[in-house]
Amino acid sequence: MKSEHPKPVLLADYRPPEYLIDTVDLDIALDPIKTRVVSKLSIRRNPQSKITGKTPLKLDGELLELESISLNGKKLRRPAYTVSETGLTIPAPPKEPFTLEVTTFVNPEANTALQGIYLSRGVYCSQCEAQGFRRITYFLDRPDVLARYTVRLEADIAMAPVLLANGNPIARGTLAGRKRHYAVWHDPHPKPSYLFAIVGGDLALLASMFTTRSGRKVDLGIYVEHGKEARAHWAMDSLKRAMRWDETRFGREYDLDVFNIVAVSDFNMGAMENKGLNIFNDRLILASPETATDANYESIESVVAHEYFHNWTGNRITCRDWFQLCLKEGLTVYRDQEFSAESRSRTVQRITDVRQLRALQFPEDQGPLAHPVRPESYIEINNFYTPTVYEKGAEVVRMIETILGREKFRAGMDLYFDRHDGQAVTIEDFVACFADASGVDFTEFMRWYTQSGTPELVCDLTFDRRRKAAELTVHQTLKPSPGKAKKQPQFVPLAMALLGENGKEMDIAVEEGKEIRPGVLAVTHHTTKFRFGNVTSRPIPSLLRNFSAPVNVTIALSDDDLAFMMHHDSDLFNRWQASNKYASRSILAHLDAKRPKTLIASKASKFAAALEHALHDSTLDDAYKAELLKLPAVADVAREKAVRVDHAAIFEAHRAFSCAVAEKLADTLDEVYAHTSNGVKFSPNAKSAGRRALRNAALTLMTMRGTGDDYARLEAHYRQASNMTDAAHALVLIAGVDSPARDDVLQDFFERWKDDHLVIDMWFAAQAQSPRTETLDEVKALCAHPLFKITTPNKVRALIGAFAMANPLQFNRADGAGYDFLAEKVLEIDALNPQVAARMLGAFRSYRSLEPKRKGRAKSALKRAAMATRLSRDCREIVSRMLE
Ligand code: 0A1
Ligand code: ZN
Repeated sequence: MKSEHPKPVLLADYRPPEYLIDTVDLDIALDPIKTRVVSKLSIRRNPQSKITGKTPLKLDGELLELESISLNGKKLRRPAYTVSETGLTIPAPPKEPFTLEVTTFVNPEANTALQGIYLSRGVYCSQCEAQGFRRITYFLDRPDVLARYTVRLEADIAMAPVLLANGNPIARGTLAGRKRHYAVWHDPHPKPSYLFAIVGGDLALLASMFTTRSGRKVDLGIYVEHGKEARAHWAMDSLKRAMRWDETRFGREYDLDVFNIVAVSDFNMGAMENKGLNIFNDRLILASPETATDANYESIESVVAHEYFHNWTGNRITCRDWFQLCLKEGLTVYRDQEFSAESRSRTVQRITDVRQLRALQFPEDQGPLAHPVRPESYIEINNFYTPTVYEKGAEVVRMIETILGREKFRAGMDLYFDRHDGQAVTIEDFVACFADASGVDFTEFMRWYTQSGTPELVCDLTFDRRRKAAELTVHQTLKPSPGKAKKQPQFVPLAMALLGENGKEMDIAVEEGKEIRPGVLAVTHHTTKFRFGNVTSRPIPSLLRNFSAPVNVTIALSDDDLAFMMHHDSDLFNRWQASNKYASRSILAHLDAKRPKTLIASKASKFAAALEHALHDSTLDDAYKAELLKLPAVADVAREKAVRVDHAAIFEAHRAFSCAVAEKLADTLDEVYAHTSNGVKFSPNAKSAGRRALRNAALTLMTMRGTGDDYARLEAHYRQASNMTDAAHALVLIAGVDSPARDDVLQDFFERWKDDHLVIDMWFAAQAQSPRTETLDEVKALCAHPLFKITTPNKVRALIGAFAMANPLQFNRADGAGYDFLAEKVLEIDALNPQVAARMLGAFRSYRSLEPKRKGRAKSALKRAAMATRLSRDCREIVSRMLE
């Protein structure tokens, strides 16, 4: 690790590779501290690259111990090659195709960065995206070099009876002495090095079968720790449903005879789509009613689907370079969101996705880490696996669908798969398919990929009763962000309706302004005007229906208007949006009010009345009602406030409002809580989960009152819980209050689950999220707990991550101690795992919107981190962008 200032990589500097690699033969002899990798590469000049004469071959390589190199069977000696910390160069390779054979060693046990080959609880595994393959062997480690791989793996039978790699298995056997064995795998599909993977370990298998629509029989396997096989059934079920869904919705079939998933405990991210061999963080595979929450079940379903969908969007068609990351990620998130929407409730899925986008992506887009969906420069590519590339990237794809409609969108996707199968392509190639399939011009739309920032749409609606006409003016602003002062207006598909006095959508005529499709307006300029005829009464505007674009919309609406929308809006997303807006606006009003108590009482009682109406509406399902009952979180209100944020004041206002709403709704909440009580056998399906979500949302709100009865109910909820959803929900609530049962319950949970490394993460997180003043001291003490391990990313995320990202009150303590703690821990983690450390720094992303004192303290903590002598490239990049 060095603390130099490396030069950024620029999109504008992209050049095709000078050499291509057609085949890769790897022989990997696994050993905990000295794994030997023999790589045989067939290399030729790239006809598309304009190279002439002697062009050096530069292979990437990091942290490799080189033993020998030979070219066309002849051993090379220096100066026929040179080696540096970043790679191997052959200054004058032959002009004709040649074979290069290189032997290197790596040390899996010492690999705490978890990139390349490492050991996770005794299991050898690998992670190559984005640039981990260069930590296995010397290579052209870039996504536009596609090769066919054959891999021979060798290991101790006792330590690694299971040996897996990409593609199909072709041979296996035992070596003389019977202590070691080998397996050979061949992947017929050319792939970039980032999709390479191997696994070796003593793992249990849950096996199943899938027959594709054209009749290919696929062996499905999920490998997990022994004894955990039963917890892999939900993941297997999700996988099969995802495979079928991709056939019916996008016409995509699986293309190998085997599809394996391996669950490992040490993993930097969620999961990885390696061809035919997905590797998962075990928290995204293992689930049982006793050990996993409904939220865990949901993420397992969506991530298993996400990684599977990458087989077409990412693997068969991959990225030309890492700037195009959203080509595979935005598109695949869009696909997994659609899959979840069709497996569950579409509206609830949309609400969940939008909550997530606003909570994670909007702050990123408005702060120092803002970057376009397709960035133009990076120092460390691992820092760009962001909510902007993933979630905003998915919104951009969704807008294409909104603009074209389902059918033409599908025609564009079909063309994309036809035209680019087997290639490494760009966003331009992707968008051209939609333009070509539909005849629609996407030139202006491309700005969504190149301009960062969340557009603000300030709207104004006037009504002319005499002429039965209304006029909507939309002013669009896009604030400057790092590296881009002036921006052009975005092309925004604005789905809308005008609601009449009876609450129904009016049948309006668009007389001025462009309609993309009925009910979807084209907002194209800094100021765009629309005129509607046939407006028979004062209209209530329902704008940005179903959240048709990743923007913020402001329009003057009274509390009564919002209550009206909560009753009537036929767009259920906007009905929820109205309720959410009403609540956050009331909490914000409390902050500036002269007589906050009176104000809150009146706001809360009107809001509670509107909520009550919805809770009694039999046409709405439980999951949706739960979304209504979940008031905006403190962090959501802080985001709305946007400037001079004081989390302590917001927390108090939030508490006062929630408590007042809970008091007004007392009877209804009692009724909901009783009505949704358990008794039915556990099922992870959407309906049962919705019922639990509603009950738990009611419990949360009731607990806000903090009476003895409320705490007694809470404790009983924990003690009587028959599944982890209820138990974990109660645990988080109890950990957050000074209830007499708190210590007992935490102890009980610990005793029950101390041997389950995934469940114990919930115990760490519950304490780290507590808004009590003691939390920071407790978190510091927990860092020394025997079950906490700083080298395990899940533990770091459960304790330090939950404190920094999910505890706005205590992380943002007025004395700055939360910031100091995080900065100190980040430095400690950075020395072991830079990727995880850099992600933790994301907790500072909105520090500039804090009130001056907190802002100053956060900035000092960042500055101290910046001065550290040994800072990874990952953290150095984040800290300097934050301090720019
Ligand atoms: N492509 C994966 C995400 C991923 C990226 C980098 C990793 O390195 C540790 C791991 C996974 C996905 O989108 O799921
Ligand atoms: Zn992905």
